[in-house]
Amino acid sequence: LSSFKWEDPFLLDDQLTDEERMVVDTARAFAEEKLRPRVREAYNEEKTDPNLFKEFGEMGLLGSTIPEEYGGADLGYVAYGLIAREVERVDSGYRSMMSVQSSLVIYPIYAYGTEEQRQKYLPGLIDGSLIGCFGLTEPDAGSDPGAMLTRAKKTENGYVLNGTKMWISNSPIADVFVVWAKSEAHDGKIKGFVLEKGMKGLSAPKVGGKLSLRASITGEIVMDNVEVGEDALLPHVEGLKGPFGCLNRARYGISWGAMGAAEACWHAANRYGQERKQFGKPLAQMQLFQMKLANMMTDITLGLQGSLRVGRLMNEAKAAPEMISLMKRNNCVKALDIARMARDMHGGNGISDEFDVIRHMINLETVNTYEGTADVHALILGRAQTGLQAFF
Ligand code: TGC
Ligand code: FAD
Repeated sequence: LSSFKWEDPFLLDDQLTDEERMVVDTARAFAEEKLRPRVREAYNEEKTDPNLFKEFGEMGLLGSTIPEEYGGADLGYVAYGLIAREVERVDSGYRSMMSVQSSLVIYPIYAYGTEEQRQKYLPGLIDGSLIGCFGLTEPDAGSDPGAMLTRAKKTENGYVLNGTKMWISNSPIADVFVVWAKSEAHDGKIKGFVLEKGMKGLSAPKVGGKLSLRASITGEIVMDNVEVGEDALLPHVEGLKGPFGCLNRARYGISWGAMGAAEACWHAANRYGQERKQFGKPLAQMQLFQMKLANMMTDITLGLQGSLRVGRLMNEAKAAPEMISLMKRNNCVKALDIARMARDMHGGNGISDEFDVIRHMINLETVNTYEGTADVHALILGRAQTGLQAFF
């Protein structure tokens, strides 16, 4: 038997290809050198630097699963997940900016768009000179996106869109808006449209008062008679499976990302426990403290291994959406528990921004809610095994 590596109990690193290990090194260096120095101010001051997209792009961290002819790195889904993990080790908001751009904007244009749309948008979105957002959720349609009110009405040369999207990551700084609307010309089915900043009737006011995910800007998308040509329609998909095809990829990435945030909290708790003494010895020498560290190690090790398995299956086109629900739900719930525990283990210091754990904890409340709440994913898994629909 070989010796135990406490930071990597199941030798995840050994299960990666050389190319994937290089991606980890690049993403980790980027996260530590470019993101970490900015995060505290960005979070505290609620400041999102739009230039970050270009910096992500320069490092090849956007659209990493897309073929090279459109500017992508064609790296596969394990590499994409590893990027999410490294970025979210620093902050869930930064991972959000990256995953919306990659899975929710670049992917649908690639998968559902025309060749002209691919050529027009993908290179700029992948190098980060264009910023994208994805509008599915509405004020009255969150967990139930099929209840959306946004409508696309046919005109002679295209469509006119009306409606309001809510809670949209990146929207106030976006150049490209992928929005989902029920289209009269398609029997009322949901279709995707690509809108551009500056179109008449299109605005994206910021959502203020956010106490979570403050490094990532969130807004509305207001469409007041926005007229677009036929070339704005994403022609190759129809119905809820359009947005869900994108969400499958983003949710999978989140399962890795949440584990990155959890690892940051676990390592911080371990470090803190060794430095901080009470009752004459390090906290890390106390039985209860060690049990908490053991629980963190266990949940993170199993969570990462599960995400790796789903990533490999995605690369082989063998993953089912329910597998992704299982991992998104499990890893977000576990990461949130771990962050709360790490916050507690830091005592009073745990509420200070200096120790980062409370920022991760508060961010993970959002991560647990968006892209399908933990309970919605439980219902997806309940339906899968009973055949009984419990949503309504
Ligand atoms: P249901 O009857 O289950 O399905 C309707 C149609 O959609 C298809 N479908 C899927 N296709 C591909 N992948 C999936 N995961 C799919 N899930 C469903 C399904 O096959 C069917 O197709 P068809 O052709 O038969 O019509 O739909 P439902 O209305 O009963 O759905 C219920 C439920 C709860 C599963 C679903 O609505 C849901 O998942 N709700 C959660 C909503 C959500 O995740 N919103 C995310 C918004 S985007 C976001 O949060 C971005 S944050 C990103 C960041 O900042 O990082
Ligand atoms: P609701 O659907 O109202 O849910 C409220 C509660 O009810 C939850 O606990 C939920 O689990 C529960 N619930 C709902 N339905 C059921 C049921 N059938 N049975 C039992 N319990 C149920 N959306 C986008 O489209 N694009 C984005 O970029 C985006 N970014 C986001 C960024 C942030 C910071 C946040 C907070 C959200 C973002 N969202 C985005 C929206 C996000 O996807 C929704 O908030 C999420 O899907 C939940 O919808 P809701 O907020 O309307 O909650």
